[in-house]
Amino acid sequence: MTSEEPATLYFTGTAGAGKTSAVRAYAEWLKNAGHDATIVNLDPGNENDEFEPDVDVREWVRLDDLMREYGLGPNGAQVAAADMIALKIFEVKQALGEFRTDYVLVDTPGQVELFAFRESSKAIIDALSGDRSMIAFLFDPALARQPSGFISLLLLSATVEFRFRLPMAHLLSKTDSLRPEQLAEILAWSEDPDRLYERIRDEFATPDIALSTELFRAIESTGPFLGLTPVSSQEGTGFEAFYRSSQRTFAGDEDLEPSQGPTDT
Ligand SMILES: Nc1nc2c(ncn2[C@@H]2O[C@H](COP(=O)(O)OP(=O)(O)OP(=O)(O)O)[C@@H](O)[C@H]2O)c(=O)[nH]1
Ligand SMILES: [Mg+2]
Repeated sequence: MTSEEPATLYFTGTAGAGKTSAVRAYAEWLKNAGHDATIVNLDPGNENDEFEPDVDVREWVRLDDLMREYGLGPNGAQVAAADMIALKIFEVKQALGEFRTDYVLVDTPGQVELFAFRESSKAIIDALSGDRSMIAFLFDPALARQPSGFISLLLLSATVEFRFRLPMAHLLSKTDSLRPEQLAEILAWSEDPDRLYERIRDEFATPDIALSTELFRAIESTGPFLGLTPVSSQEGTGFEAFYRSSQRTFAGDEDLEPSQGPTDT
């Protein structure tokens, strides 16, 4: 597959959802499965010492430098950083072009709303994306295990998808931190809107449930129940299923390239 343009996957999600860990774990999984993966860090504030991206936006723009030089807070600095990265994006793209690779895995900034709502972020994604690009949106169990949190994540992911206009996969991260019955319940919500609807009514047993109910019905009718792929970066599980679903997305519903790697759950 190295002869053609690489597939690009952007990992997004709320702060601390496990984006950086998922990029590292999926790169590892791809390598074990015989594929080449190149990691791009688009987070100018990334401070994970164990993270060693192949192309790192911090070579051009660093959040701590912006905060110090311009007296900005972390959010203001993220906003300024997105604009500065957009100005440097062709240099980033050139650095990436030096790698011959099957997959480009892109780690994105923690503050997803700051990232998703900037025009410059859209310009960055447009510049880096080839014909086969998609977003992996991570559902953090800390939020996803309450019905209201699950719905909030569906809405947020729909917003990100709407902004970037790329196909999207939903991943439930850190599944090792969930009890089996919690995991089963969250997965059931992702497959059956009525199960979720019942639980919303339990969670909002007050006369004020109208808003959540209406929101729920709106989400249901737009059809973002894409299914949720459970993964654990800590245990390295779930990536086989994610690989297969991303292949279907890239190939237009066809699994062109069965994995040669180890299977997992
Ligand atoms: N139990 C468990 N913890 C995880 C897993 N993945 C990530 N974490 C933990 O979740 C926290 C956040 O992980 P990161 O990978 O830094 O998340 P992030 O989304 O990149 O965070 P920001 O970039 O700061 O928004 C860390 O403490 C990780 O150790 C996992 O699969 N299982
Ligand atoms: Mg991160």
